[in-house]
Amino acid sequence: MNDRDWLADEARRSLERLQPRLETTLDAAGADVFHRRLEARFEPVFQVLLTLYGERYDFFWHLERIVLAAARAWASRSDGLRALDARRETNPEWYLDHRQLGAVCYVDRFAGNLEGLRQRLPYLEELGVTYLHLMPLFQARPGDNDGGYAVSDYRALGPALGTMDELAELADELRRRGISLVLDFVLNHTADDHAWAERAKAGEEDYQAFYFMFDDRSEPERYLPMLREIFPDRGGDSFIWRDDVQGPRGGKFVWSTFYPFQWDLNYRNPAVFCAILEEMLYLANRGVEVLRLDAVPFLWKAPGTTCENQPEAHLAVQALNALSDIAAPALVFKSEAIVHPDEVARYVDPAECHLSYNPLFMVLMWEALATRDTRLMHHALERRFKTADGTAWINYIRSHDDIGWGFADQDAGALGIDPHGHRRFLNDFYAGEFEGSFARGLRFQENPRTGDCRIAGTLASLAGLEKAVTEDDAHETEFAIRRILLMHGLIMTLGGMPLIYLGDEIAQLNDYGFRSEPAHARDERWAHRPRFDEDRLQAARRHPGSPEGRVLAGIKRLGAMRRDQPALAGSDMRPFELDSRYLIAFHRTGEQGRITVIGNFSEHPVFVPPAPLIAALGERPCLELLTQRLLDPNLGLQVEAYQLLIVSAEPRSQES
Ligand code: OTU
Repeated sequence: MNDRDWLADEARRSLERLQPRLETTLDAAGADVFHRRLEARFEPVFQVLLTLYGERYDFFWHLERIVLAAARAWASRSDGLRALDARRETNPEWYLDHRQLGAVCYVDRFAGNLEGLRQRLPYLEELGVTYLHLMPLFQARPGDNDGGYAVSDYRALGPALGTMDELAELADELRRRGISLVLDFVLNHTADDHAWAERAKAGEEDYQAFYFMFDDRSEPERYLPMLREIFPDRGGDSFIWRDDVQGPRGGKFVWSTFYPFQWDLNYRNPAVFCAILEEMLYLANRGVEVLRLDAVPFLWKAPGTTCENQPEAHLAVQALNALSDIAAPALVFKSEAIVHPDEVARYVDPAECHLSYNPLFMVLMWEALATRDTRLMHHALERRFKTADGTAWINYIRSHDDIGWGFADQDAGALGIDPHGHRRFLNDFYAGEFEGSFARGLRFQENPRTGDCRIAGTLASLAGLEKAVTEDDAHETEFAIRRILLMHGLIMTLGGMPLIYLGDEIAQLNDYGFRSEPAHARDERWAHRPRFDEDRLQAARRHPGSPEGRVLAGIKRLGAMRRDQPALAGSDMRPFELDSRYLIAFHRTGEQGRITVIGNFSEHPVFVPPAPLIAALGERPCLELLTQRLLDPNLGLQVEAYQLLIVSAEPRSQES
């Protein structure tokens, strides 16, 4: 018998040993289902965990704990969620439906607390939201907590927001209204006051082994040369000295990739994997349907590597995925990997994350607006858009984070663009320093050593509305509104799910007040996390001709158009060229017809002559869905400044 067979046998035996405990853990109704799923999924779980932890003498002990954790979670899963599991099993690709529309917010900034959020549900329904991402609302450390991304307790909410029970009730209510609850799962690190960190500080070795802790700098020095500085402004490197962690030298160095109060978890320790699995399944059982895996590239560290995107980071996600398939099958992961596009794509896999941010398209929309040149976007759409069956991009225009110019250097090179110079230009442009720029953004985390820099700012401010309005420039105001709607139109039609940052639909501008809030003052990202402006929403409703009114109406119109067009389901997308650098164009083909999208990224009207138009659309008249105008390809077509045309080739529309 070879090693592998022996291990597989050993795995079977360990499952058999577990039987009596599984029987007492599982309820009568759920036992069969659990055993069936365990039978189907055990093999991948075992293989992956074996690769990660097989060299440990206590591997089988950990394996048993992990399987038991899954069983316990399944046993406490409610009937309602088990029914959801069953529904999802018959329709696993629900997120590819054209009626899906995502929105994201901080509960406190958008609505004060969970009760306030509940009161805003009619508004979310008015927008057509079906996927609601609430950014970290967990108990976080006092003072600066990186916008909640320093979690002190995954099982408790920030007291001002509400309780975990209220969150579970909200999840139910959302589901009744056809909205899926999405939360962050900040699994790369905890806050330095999480119970695990407190026990590590107190000197408990088992908990010091949850993190990366060192008595001196000899080991850190082995890692340091290859590590990227994520937040260079914080000063110092990723290894911070903490007097309050008990150690022989009166303290220890602790690994923290992001802010010093965010301590990286050590996934080389299977006890960490198991503990995180338990927290994850706990959240799934509160009714969370999608977990956004925060900072997923950083999960695995190895000397001599960048400690990003390591194969083992993928394996850890695969193991979590397979275990959630056993214990909470309705749960879906969304990857948050804001790294090189080649690496982003590797997380998008049915065995890892079904959903992923599409940072490349986000960045290239901004790039094309600044340059009035869609070639880099077209190049990327041709080569980098397609993902595995059953997976989808989450297309967005901006998030709560900064914009970093994460296109591939080789793509830029292929078009004769110097990537470094281009990034410098884009930073200057969006910081509003480039001559003629329409943008009002802020530089974020400028790194004098590498010259890197990222950009903060709300969608409306970056798209030109802030400048236009302060300068009382009607012409520029018009362009800014069109840019905002152009980008929303693209995320609604591209393929995958669109995600709106709440507040952008009423064109909220930068909030410079963060400078006077001590916990926010040094983090420019707060400029684009403004409190939701209720007055502005009312103004948008009362004055449909105002910028906020037009943006709100325009986004609602785009959402309604999307809901109406089954051809926009799925993510089959084919870009084509129209012989103008200003234009981006693609076809969407679904089982039910075809939609063609043409967008102008410049303030110059472009005339598309008949020949290329007929090549793209055919000869028969077709319907432009936003204006409801018939379009005759034989006459050619004028695409106005920043206009987006969404053209249906479906015969039914042509008759109307
Ligand atoms: C994420 O972002 C969150 O979205 C941020 O809000 C947090 O500050 C951070 O993690 C720490 O929890 O570097 O500038 O490749 O780029 O995880 C934002 C992923 C970030 C990282 C990303 C990170």
